Amino acid sequence: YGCSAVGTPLEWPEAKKVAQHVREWGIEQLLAIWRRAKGKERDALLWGDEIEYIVVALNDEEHNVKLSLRQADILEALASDPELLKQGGGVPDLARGPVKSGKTAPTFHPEFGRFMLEATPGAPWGIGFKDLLDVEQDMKWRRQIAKDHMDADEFPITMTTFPLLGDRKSITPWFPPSGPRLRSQFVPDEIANPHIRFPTLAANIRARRGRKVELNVPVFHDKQTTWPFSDPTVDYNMHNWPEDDDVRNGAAKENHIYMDAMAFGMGSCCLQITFQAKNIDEGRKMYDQLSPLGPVLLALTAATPIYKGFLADTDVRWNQISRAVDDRTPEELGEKPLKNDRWRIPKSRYASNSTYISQDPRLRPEYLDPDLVIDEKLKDRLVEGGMDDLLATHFAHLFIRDPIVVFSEDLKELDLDKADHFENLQSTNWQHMRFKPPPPGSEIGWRVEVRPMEIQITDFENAAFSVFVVLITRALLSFDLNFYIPITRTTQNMETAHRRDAVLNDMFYFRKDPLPKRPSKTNGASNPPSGSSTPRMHPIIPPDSPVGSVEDEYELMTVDEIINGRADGTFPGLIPLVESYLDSVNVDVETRCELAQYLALIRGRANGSLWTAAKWIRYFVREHKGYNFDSVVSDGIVYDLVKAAERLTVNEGRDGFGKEMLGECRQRR
Ligand code: GSH
Repeated sequence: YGCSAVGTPLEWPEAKKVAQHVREWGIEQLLAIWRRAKGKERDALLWGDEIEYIVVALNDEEHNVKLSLRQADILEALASDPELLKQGGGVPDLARGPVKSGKTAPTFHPEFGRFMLEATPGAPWGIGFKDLLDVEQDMKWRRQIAKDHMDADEFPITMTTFPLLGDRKSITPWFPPSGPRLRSQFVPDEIANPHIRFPTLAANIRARRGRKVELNVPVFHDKQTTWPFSDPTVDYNMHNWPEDDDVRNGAAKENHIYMDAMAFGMGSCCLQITFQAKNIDEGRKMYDQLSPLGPVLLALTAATPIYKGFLADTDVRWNQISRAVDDRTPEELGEKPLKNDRWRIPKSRYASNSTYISQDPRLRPEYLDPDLVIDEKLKDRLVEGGMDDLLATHFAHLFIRDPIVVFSEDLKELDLDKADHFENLQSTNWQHMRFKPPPPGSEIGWRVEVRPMEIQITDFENAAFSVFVVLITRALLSFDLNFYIPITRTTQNMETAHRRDAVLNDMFYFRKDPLPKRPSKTNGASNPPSGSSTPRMHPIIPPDSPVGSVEDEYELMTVDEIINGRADGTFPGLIPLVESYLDSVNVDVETRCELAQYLALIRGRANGSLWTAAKWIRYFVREHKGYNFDSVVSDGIVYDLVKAAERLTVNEGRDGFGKEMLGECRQRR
């Protein structure tokens, strides 16, 4: 979205004035899409993964590492490589239809940070098992191509965050902090992709809030940490911008690492998977059923234990991105009584989902968020235009936000063959699941994007998590699994996933019985095929039995129980469900073996025999001879850590390095 749009973006007060206009046109565009595409059928079950990289520049002589701000040059080099273009790769050409999966060179995309790259396969992956095995090679190919278009000292690294982001000196080329857009005391405006969308996003989010964004991450309290901890990098004496008062007004909290700009969140990297469903109903089902898995996936992929050169007491990026784009005003936050704003809003634009949308008879009203804020007028318009209540509610919830980046040129006439106004709101609602309507004028179907996972250091791990999410999706469609829990529990689970080693020590709300009931009149669900080895099947509840209390349907479980099941048979576990799905379809032995390696990684992460990257990085820092047990992660440690990440990426544990995280017997492919 947006990167092709050119024009004059409105500064905040002007953009605010046209917000309702943009929303109304966005809703009309959505209705036009809905009318055209609601009956779209038999789309192929395609999927795609997205890998985000940070680009670092390593100086082996000086033993230091910096963020490289050469995104534009690298993308330019990729876009103009004739070899790559011949193979269909380079930068995306939307006119090009799907080409045969895995054979087309990957495409590269800009992201928020001027030090970031995103890469996707050149064509979507298909339904076949063969494609599941091609993903990892394709990811390696992407990394190689990215590297080939960088300087010799530059590397594409898949760490969620650059551990020294914000220490003022670790960027190259160097720019002084505190520019007009971000007004950060730690990072320069040049940290953001210069495409007008990004600095405008950052500036207007800040302006709408009325102060800078505020990220306070609890610092890890180590043996020698000065306590109470006050972030020593905060400058209380700056007077460049009115926003410099933020820290004098208490923005930086005691015992926390303080950050003050969008780049500290949107400069993080993740692993995303997008599915194309065969029709809208299947898309709506996937959206709902994958939603409760989000926090579990976040905890399993935890990889973010360092911010701004300090060890954090949390393991994941999520809340930091959430705060980095939190444009809510004091009234919306509930800090002041409502006067100018329309409502209090409980979550940031980047947050876990608050809606379910499937027309599934198993979706009980009690699962929905009782406090959901929606724009009633826009909902009425959607319903009047023919959309059902549930989906209209979903979009009327996303549309409580203001558009942040508005181009004056786009307000002249409403084009119902475009989706620009709709996408303006849709694409700045960064939730952990995204339901994506077909873009006008394309063959693309209804899609669902899975967004919670943290990027992993190696392509092996990224492939493993991608394949796992694909397989669990196949299992849930094939067996008609039911993961519904009240959506507010998913919100709580998302918080839980932040805790250090949540994957081992914490409990998550999860549905006790994911297996469908016997087919009934209202529910066309089918049980797993007979002869499949679904372990520990529950007694089948008669279809007309009275429904029990929602509270009895779910309980707290460990990630190990959720993923691997319970020994006493009271919960099957997601991996056993995937295994029984694989049993039920014809997979050749070789494929099954390859998939087993991926599932072994997930199994190990869940049962604690394999470490998350967060744990591994923490351990690396605390074992480093340069670490003084004072929470400070110095330049020298970060240099060695980035070198270690590069070594892991190349060897994937085959040299024994990182086997705590990757496992012992990773086979060579
Ligand atoms: N890197 C993010 C994460 O770790 O969750 C996800 C990527 C993302 O949401 N990027 C923002 C965006 O809007 C950057 S401002 N990207 C383009 C889009 O989603 O349309």
